[in-house]
Amino acid sequence: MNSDDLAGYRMDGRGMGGGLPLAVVRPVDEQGVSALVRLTADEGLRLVVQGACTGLAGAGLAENGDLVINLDRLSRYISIDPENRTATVDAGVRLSALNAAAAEHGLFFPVDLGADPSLGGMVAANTGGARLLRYGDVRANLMVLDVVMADGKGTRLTLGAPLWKNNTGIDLKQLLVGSGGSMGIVTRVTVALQPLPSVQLTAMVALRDPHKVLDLLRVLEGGLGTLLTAFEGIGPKAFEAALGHVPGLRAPFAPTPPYVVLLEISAGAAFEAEWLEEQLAELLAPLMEGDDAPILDVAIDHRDGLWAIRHAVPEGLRASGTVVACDIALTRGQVMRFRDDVAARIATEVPALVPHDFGHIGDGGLHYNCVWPRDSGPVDAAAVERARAIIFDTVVREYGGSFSAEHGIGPRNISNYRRFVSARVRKLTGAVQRLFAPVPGGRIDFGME
Ligand SMILES: Cc1cc2nc3c(=O)[nH]c(=O)nc-3n(C[C@@H](O)C(O)[C@H](O)COP(=O)(O)OP(=O)(O)OC[C@H]3O[C@@H](n4cnc5c(N)ncnc54)[C@H](O)[C@@H]3O)c2cc1C
Repeated sequence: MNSDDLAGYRMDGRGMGGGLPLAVVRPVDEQGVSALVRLTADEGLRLVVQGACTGLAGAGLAENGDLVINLDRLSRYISIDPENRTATVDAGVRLSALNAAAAEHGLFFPVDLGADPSLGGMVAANTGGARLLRYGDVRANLMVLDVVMADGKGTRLTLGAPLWKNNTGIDLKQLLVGSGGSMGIVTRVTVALQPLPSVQLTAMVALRDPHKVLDLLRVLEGGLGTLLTAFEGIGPKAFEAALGHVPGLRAPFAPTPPYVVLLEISAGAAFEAEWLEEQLAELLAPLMEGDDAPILDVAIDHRDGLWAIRHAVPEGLRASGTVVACDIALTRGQVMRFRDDVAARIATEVPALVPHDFGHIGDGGLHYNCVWPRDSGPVDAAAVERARAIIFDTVVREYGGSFSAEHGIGPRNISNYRRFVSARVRKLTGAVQRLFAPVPGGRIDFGME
């Protein structure tokens, strides 16, 4: 590869970053991975792992002189066990390829997102997604990991078993979930699959007051139980950005309501879409009565039109200006209070930035993104840093929330890790990291001492 080819490996889900790797190696099997770990240890090089490069924390991007191991060619093995409802795949297999194979058996891997990552990368980042409320994250759906340890010898380990019950002591594979390629290289994964829903109903609810969102969630969870598979929130600015900038979308409401919820109900073959719609109408009816009813309007969809609006939000924000993205989490009951609190502080201290938040409100995940509008002149880096500090300090220190809800840890947010994770916890985490990876690998030092 020449330097132009190598530059192609400097791109992740947030765009260009990192430095120029010394070389990129694309092994096709576990032996190749193991040999590479030995070689880099002998040569004193640092190894940085890449899957599909859709990560957002920057942990898959090398610094100058690192050796990149890209696992796109470690993707030949896909085996579905329909009786056990599990799939075993090479780490480089993409989510779409796994789901295509699983669909032949009426199954799917339910960690669902607007990108097409590799399964190894999903483990390393502990990917969440729009249906976490119903199915959980990667951690919750993981059964077995095959790993090459970053120990200089390339030791191969199998952690876990393809068993739904397996209570045999400390679950070591979970230590690698969210480790961002810094404890070893995942080469093969076994995950739990779920039956593909036969019927699906999507509704968009226009709320008079964002603070009524939990009343709505409570009614839906109480009435539908696990049939409720997604509960996404979109603030008015984000909603308008999607509809205003992304072609082909139809506005379900006019004027833009104070808050919008996208909900999804799905069920198996014993249910019919009409019945689900009737149940939803019955549940929502009391919230639509009276002059000050919490619900202003509802749009129903049996296809993907309403989801398209939700998926268009990030593109709409990018088209509106420079995006300051903050992937945070709170307890569900605190989300709306936090929104008000931080919006007021941003308006006072950094008025040029406009909050455009949206998120997985059913699980407390909030993309508290702000936009520096295109017509506001050049971006003021100090103002952006001030806004980030307001958002992260408030969520962690005042609300006890998380500075990384689902994107994991990497160079882009390691300063927050240092700020918000106690020295005692960092020390312990670093010690665990070194047990697996005595030869430092990857971009994250969890110990930070
Ligand atoms: C449009 C878009 C939407 C997204 N939506 C969501 C979302 O809703 N929820 C969410 O959680 N994330 C979301 N993401 C982020 C996301 O796609 C991931 O974090 C993803 O899981 C990373 O997988 P990857 O294969 O692309 O890994 P990469 O980006 O290649 O790497 C990510 C990390 O994993 C490590 N890694 C990769 N492969 C391995 C391996 N085999 N062994 C050990 N370490 C490895 C890397 O070193 C790096 O630290 C989104 C991204 C985009 C671009």
